[in-house]
Amino acid sequence: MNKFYPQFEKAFPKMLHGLKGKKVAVMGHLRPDGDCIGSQVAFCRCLIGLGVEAVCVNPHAIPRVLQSFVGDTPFVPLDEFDARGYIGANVDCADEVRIGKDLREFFPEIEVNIDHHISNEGYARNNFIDAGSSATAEILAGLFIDCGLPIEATMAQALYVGIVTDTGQFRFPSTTRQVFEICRLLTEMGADPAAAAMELYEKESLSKLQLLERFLASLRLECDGRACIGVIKNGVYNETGADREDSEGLVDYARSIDGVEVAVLLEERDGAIKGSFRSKDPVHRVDVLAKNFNGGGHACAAGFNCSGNLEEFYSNLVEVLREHFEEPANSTIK
Ligand SMILES: [Mn+2]
Repeated sequence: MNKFYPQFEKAFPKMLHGLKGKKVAVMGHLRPDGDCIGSQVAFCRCLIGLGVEAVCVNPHAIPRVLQSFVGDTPFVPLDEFDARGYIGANVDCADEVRIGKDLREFFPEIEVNIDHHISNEGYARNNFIDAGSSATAEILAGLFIDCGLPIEATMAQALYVGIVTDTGQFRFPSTTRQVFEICRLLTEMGADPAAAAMELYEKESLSKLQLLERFLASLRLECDGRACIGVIKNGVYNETGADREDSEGLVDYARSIDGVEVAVLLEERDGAIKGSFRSKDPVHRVDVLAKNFNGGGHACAAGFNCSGNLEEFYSNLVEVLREHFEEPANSTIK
């Protein structure tokens, strides 16, 4: 059988071998999503299966809808984590800053970096980066299969969750034949798509839908309808009772409008602004747009955090978008 990741055929098993006898902290990124948690669960369980002492540790809590996929995988809360003797491995983390300040101090040097972000520059001693993959979970699943490593049901389900969430339920341009091939194999190994969908998409809270209502009411079309921007102002979380993690996915509604090519969600957070960019087509490189505000990510999904006033920022953003659409290379042919 052809290998999914022939470029890592030698390096991946060599890296795993090098971890034997070590203690490994498997870390994700700030505000963990399905791919982050799924990849942490799978990589950590893989290491434990190889006799490596591994735990997962995150700066932020596991989102409610993802908790059931963790099973008995060891997740240590940051304030209970004693980093002494551990080496650090990152999954789904585009740069060292995205693991958060505390973990970054514990691990100034990262041993392993497995990721699919186009902006990942390979900051670790061992890097497994493939920007053509839909999810870090796709890379991990492919590498495990390539190397003949066992994938038990909890791992298979966690990897499936990483892929289904990062592909937008198999809708994004990153959804390739390989994605389906890997998911087919994962279902053979115990992944259950219906059970995953039930946990991920059929357990919304009323307050999350009320947050969505407020977000939809804020939507505005800009740049002749090619961009759509929605905002969540300070206080809306309190008023609706929604959690910060409930803003995940809201920006997709802005992007779904006919004619909209780039969508933005702006959240006002105690004097700072958190932004999420989405595009329908990788011709609009939103990771490049996000760089204007010290952010990054993927061609079709990127984010940033910056300080400033929302009103001023909004007009800045519209200006950046307008310049982007004016570049001929970024105008889709109608
Ligand atoms: Mn990812």
